[in-house]
Amino acid sequence: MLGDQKVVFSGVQPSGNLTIGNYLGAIKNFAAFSEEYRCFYCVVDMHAITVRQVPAELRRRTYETLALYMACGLDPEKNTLFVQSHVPAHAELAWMLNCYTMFGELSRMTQFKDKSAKHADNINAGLFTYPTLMAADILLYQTDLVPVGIDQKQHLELARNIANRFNQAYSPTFVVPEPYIAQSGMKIMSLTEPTAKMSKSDPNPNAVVYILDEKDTILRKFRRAVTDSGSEVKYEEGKDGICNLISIYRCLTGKSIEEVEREFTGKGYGDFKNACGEVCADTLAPVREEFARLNADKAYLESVMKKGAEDASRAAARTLTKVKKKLGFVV
Ligand code: AQP
Repeated sequence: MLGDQKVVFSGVQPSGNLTIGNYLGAIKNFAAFSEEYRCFYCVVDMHAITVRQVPAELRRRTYETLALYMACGLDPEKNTLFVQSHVPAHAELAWMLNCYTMFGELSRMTQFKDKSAKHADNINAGLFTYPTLMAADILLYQTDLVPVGIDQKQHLELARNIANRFNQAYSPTFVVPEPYIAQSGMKIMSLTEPTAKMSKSDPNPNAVVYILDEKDTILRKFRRAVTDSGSEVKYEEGKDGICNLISIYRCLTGKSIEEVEREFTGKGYGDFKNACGEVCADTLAPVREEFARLNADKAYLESVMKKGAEDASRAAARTLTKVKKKLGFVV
């Protein structure tokens, strides 16, 4: 809550080209909050460097992610759109919260375990304390609601624990945030390995549909998607491939599982995969067009970043000063 307005915060890492997982699990849901909430949507570049990035690519993707936010319907007049590293309060609060986060808690984070396994040559301290930075992102803005995919639920629980711990040690300081996890789209799986999450950093491009993929590419990726034995379009436990495609289709059309099953009764996997590809390409076509227009205008993107950083800094400063005073810093 900031003043008398409830707050929404969320972020996306510019750590690769954004996927339909990022879109369906998170970004697609963002715009709906703009009327009712004070919304902060951040490009979390400081999170991205927990894994090695090519600097020029990180810079390019930071602009692109901001352009994609807007292409997905986020109006910079109604939402604060900004880049994390432009607001130093995130790093400052993260340090303070590190001192209120337990080693054991961070050790239990499944994303840390997964990413340590994937990047065994670079298990850095930032990867370990990533969830504390995420807690700082959220708590700085007195956030009420955080729209995320289900993979981030554990990190959000930790943010809540840190907030409660601090509030109890001192006095109410932070709003304790709630996750907003959409029923459909909360976890889109890889098209080639449907037991693994679809991730923008997956080295296999066929596993992932990128928001900016061309129609032909989208159709081809869906046609090649791994499906299970059988041919019936039915949502059944153990049939990970077809369940994932049904989830994607459902999310894109707004239909229920039963409606999808009924629509494809008597039709095979081939027809269903084509339909998934078509609806996905049609949904993303206007996003791609708008992205191309926005991304060509660097000066405009920089003006949005600048205004966003100013607005976010103002809101963040209030919380940061409060925290410093409670800790006993001379302010
Ligand atoms: N497959 C997914 N299904 C549903 N939601 C997803 N999200 C990510 N993948 C899926 C949601 O997208 C938001 C932004 O994610 P992120 O950039 O913070 O990082 P992530 O969760 O680690 O996403 P990736 O794509 O897997 O990135 P890399 O490969 O860099 O680690 C979050 O709300 C997330 O839940």
